[in-house]
Amino acid sequence: MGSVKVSVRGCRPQLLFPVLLLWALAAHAEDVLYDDNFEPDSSKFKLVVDEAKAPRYLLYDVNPGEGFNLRRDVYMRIAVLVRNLNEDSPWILVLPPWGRMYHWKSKDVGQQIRIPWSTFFDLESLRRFVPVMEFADFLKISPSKEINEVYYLQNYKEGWDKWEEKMDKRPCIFNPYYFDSEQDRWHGWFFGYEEEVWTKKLECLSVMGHASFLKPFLTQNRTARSIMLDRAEIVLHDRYGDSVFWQARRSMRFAQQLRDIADDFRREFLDSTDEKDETVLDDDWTQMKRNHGDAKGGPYLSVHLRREDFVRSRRKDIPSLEHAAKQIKKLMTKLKLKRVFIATDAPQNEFGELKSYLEEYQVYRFTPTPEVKSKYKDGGVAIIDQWICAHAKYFVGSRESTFSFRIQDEREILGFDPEKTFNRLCNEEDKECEQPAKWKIVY
Ligand code: GFB
Repeated sequence: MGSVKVSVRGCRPQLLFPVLLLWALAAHAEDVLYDDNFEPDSSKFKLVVDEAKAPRYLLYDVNPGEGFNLRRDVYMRIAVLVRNLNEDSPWILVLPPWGRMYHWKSKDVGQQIRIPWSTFFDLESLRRFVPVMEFADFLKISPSKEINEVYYLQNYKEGWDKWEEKMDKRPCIFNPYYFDSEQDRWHGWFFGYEEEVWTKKLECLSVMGHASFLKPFLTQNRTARSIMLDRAEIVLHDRYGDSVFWQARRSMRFAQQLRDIADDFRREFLDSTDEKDETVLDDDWTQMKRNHGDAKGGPYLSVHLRREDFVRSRRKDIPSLEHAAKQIKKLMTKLKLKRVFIATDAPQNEFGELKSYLEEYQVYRFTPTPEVKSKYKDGGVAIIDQWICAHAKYFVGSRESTFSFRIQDEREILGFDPEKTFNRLCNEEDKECEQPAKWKIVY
């Protein structure tokens, strides 16, 4: 069938289904699939329709040891792959629920698993880059709770001498799934849905390559409607730092409810509002373009002080609290500031010690109310911290923390001068104190 150009407005009835289907994929997959009363605003959409194809679903998961912000990075790699897949036929990215995270230890918030993406992110913004749906909604349209095929990505057992793109089905080096021989099914973690969700086909795939290198493998396989890539962090970004990378990053806007809480804190304690700081967001990120220096930021220094596991595992990079305070004081004097906001995973006693070295300044930390904590959990509080850091006049982070990196990208999107963003605290022994690479935004 040849390519047919149609516009939604006034299209022929026999084309209405494919048009609605593609529109659903492009913007509101779940709404169209589930909401009987849903009516698209047809004036906005102009589409090229080749043929009506039912969508396929790509799922993924990440090594359980990885934290929240590395997972955000893996999302971008997979989102770019799914965007590429959509050039040929419709695919929907199924968002892996958040949970079972090593760093999310709070006991007073109930279980931190099966958390939907909408708790943390604005799905409408994500959908301006790629069609996505929540895993719980995927289960609604897959009543058998089967994922047709699962590929567990792994490195090459023998290692490598020369980097080249390749992939091979190989015996599993490690296999966290278990086989139920009575039912002839594989079960696994499946985002906390261990009992319900299953697959008949599980294979291990040794891969060295970029995310979109998997495209031919996925498109040539025409039998599976749903395919999951586990350990998706094995594949690399297609092109780190290019404009498509940044589109994916810009689409990852935090959920409005979390931004509101952070903005209230800024207003109440830090004399910071978007209007005064020149950080007003456009509703639609695709329309937003800022130059470096457009954003002024609130009258405070923000610091991401990574502690916990980093104090043990990155001893050479993490300063003592006293040395961190020394660096903060120096910056406060240079920038002529009185307020400092500290985002940290440090226990309260460490925060108290840091504060004791900074008596001449107003030192703030965001402490959630019990309601906010139980609703948004450790992940939500981390986002609030990041959003407050992103709006300061000047930011200084911790070496090689993806938590700090995501704050840096946020500040690039808002239009800060890179000199006020790409900074880090140093350990007292580190005399050179090399500053982070400046990964500047590309439109
Ligand atoms: O985000 P993340 O991947 O960053 O993991 P790194 C750190 C987690 O610790 C965050 C908490 O997601 C939060 O739950 N956390 C850290 C914080 N800093 C703060 C903070 O300032 N405020 C709040 N509220 N929470 C990587 C891990 O950590 O370190 C990897 O992703 C691995 O799994 C590696 O462990 C060594 O990049 O800092």
